[in-house]
Amino acid sequence: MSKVNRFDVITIFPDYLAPLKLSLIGKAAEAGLIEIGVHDLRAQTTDVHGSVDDTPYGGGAGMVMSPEPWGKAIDLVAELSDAPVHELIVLTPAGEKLTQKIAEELTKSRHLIFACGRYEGIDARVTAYYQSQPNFKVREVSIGDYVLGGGEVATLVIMEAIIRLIPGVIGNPLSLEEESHSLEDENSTLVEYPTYTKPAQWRGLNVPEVLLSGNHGAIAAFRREQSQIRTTKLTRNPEK
Ligand code: JFE
Repeated sequence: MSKVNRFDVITIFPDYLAPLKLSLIGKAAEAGLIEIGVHDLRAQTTDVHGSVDDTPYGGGAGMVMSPEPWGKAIDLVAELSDAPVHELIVLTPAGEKLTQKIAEELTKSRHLIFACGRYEGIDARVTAYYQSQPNFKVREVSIGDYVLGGGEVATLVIMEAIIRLIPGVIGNPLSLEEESHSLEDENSTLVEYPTYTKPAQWRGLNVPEVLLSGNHGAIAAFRREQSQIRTTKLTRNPEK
């Protein structure tokens, strides 16, 4: 029951989102499974220089993105979807950390709007304002504990994680089925087992013989054991 059908991205670097035309995401858009818009924030500026930033109140280093162009851009792209609720994703290193569970939740939303900040981020009133609007949901999302230069790469990561979950986007629903069970809850589950393909011998390394045996019980047991070994190495909690 995946509902997502429209994604809009707002950025001062639309070209940074060019990879959306490629591969899995590009094909999903071409096939009409989803619609994607990328919008230049500067189109919503009023001064001759197209200013999108200003100095921070209270002082400090760097610049902060002004609220006015953001408000105009978000209101404008909201009108591109007739969804009753628009989900505004604001990328920030201070947000909730992206997980498979969050990606799955985001597939339930018909319209996702990604706000890609730059500099030291966006004036805090933008999230406050949309949080107060009944036709918006706001989520501040991080893709991990490191600081990027802006939200564009984080948006690519999140969109890829969502779009591959949409039925029809990968031709193989079974591979997603297995995955969703193994990733349901990050800390109590096993990581993926190692995978192999032909040839059976490569540079002196053999594919484990059990995988050639046709013994499905033994193969399942082998894979579970390999997953447990990998999980322990990552110091995640192996499944009890
Ligand atoms: C922006 C920046 C200094 C932000 C307090 C907009 N996971 C993740 N890492 N980095 C981001 C996301 C991210 C997202 C959006 C961003 C970084 N920056 C840079 C610099 C302090 C910041 O926030 C601007």
